[in-house]
Amino acid sequence: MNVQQKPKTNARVEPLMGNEAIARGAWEGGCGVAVAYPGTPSTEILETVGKFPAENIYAEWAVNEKTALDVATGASFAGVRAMCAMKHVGLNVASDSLMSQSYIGVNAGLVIVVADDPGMHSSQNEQDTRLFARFANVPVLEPADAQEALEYTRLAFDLSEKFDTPVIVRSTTRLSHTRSPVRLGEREAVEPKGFVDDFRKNVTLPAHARANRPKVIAREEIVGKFFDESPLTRFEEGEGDVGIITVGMAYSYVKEVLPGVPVLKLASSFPLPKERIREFAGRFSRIIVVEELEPLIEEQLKIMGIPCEGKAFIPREGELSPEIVRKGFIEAGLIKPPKKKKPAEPEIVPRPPLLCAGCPHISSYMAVRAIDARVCGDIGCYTLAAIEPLRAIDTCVAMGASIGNAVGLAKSGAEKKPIVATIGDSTFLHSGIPPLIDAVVMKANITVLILDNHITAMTGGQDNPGTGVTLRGEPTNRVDFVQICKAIGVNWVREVDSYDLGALYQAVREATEYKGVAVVISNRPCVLDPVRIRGDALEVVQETCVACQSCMNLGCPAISWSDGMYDGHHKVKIDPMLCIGCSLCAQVCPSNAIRAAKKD
Ligand SMILES: Cc1ncc(C[n+]2csc(CCOP(=O)(O)OP(=O)(O)O)c2C)c(N)n1
Repeated sequence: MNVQQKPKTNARVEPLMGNEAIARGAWEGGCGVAVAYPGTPSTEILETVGKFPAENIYAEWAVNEKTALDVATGASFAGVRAMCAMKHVGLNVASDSLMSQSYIGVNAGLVIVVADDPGMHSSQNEQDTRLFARFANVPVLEPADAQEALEYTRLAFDLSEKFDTPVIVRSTTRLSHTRSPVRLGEREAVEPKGFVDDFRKNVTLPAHARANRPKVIAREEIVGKFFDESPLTRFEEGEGDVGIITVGMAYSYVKEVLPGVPVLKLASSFPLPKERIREFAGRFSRIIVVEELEPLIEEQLKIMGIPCEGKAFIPREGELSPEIVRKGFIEAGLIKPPKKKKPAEPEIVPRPPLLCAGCPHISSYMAVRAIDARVCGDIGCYTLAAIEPLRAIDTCVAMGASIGNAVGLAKSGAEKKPIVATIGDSTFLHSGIPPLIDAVVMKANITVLILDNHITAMTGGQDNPGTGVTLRGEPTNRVDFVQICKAIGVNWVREVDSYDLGALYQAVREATEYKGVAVVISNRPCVLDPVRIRGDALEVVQETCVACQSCMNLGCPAISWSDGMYDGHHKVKIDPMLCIGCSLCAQVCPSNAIRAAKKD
């Protein structure tokens, strides 16, 4: 078993991001199938896997996270090591399969990599995946740096097979996106085991599940004992009578702030190495647990009857950092407060995120604003239409929620405005189809605006079943959104060019006047993907501009208020470096003051 990789003297060392190291760990661990749905901070894992030879490892962007886990599980059933990757909220989507898979276990190793986002750098909520691991009774490994990210991922396949369980590897934004030197190993040659025809194991009938339940609970103790005996659970001697128990990135912060403190570094916060913890706790008069987000270890210790502190000093919300851990240690009395106050850091001016110049989503929101609709938004680049100047979205909950929310608004009978759900192509395919079926069957009076920019733009431009290209760049079937809607039973479907403002306005107006479900597909490729689109720039004719600012309402970053005075008045101007010539501003200009820029 490949539990501790011995350092090899001639091993290759490369600077890798945590996500690249995870991909490398999967590769070295003999993973044969890797599947993901993109989501920051996890996306680069599959992008990296996609660079390994296709004959050794299959790589796929699945339509959503549950499908990703189901595909990986299928490969595990077939006896091939498999991994799926997602961001924390993705595990909510995949959790139905996870909960059952915990009972079934695995044939070949099944690893689920989940990247949490403490501090919500790019997420709609803050979740601690470790709680999911405990909920599902599956072990969770928590690397503290990119080297461990590689080794723990590799190890996760072994543990999965040894203990007949899916194994979660938990990363966080800081680990996923930080680059550090990583010692590489060789790929393990793992032969496919073949399908094991075991009806009791593979088919979750209630009788089989009841038989498996005690095994799932017993597994906790067994895996906990493994961590008791494993050198991955590491006691680092130090000075003083306060012992720190820590795990993952929090370990790195503890070592930076108090390098000489006695530490018990865990590899997993579920299940815990209880014997090692008891032994460690017995040596010190005070135990402090340092963990990021929820008090998972702290609570388990308290249940074990071990007095400890943790969240009294270390915040439960937000991302940790050496500064925050230092502050906690000062409050806990482990460090003396500094005599001199640190000079105040200069405040960074906030820069709100913007839709790109020429973004095809802009016109769709101009159109729904024009009819004063109640707009249920969804998750994607287009969520930015919720902020000034567009301010065109009234609700946004989670991926795929827009259509269901719109149905609820319609069925409440309390909403008087036309009701529109707006949803991107990737999000529609991820989880927008079932609620559209619901809307049709229930005859909801709503309009669905599918914002088809032919890409999953928000997460950096990954392919989806609407792009017609696979993760490895091979051409494949592109789903036909019109046909999907018709097959569901939508009788009013119209596809329009997102840059044709007149056609879009008319389609949205007619759709909202239609009684029943109407779908408008606003179709234009993203300006950034797959290649940066650049048309000829437009310019403002200063003499004709009446400074009405209609064009400014688009929120296009290429358009700004003129800094110079013209004719005693301010006017608008267009930055030719940013403008891609989409012509939306020219279409909204009431005085025809915007035209193609003169070429020198
Ligand atoms: C459950 C879940 N999985 C993944 C993500 C990450 N994510 C945010 S938006 C998005 C998809 C955006 O693509 P699309 O709907 O096509 O809109 P676009 O950004 O292209 O405008 C993804 C994958 C998430 N927020 N939630």
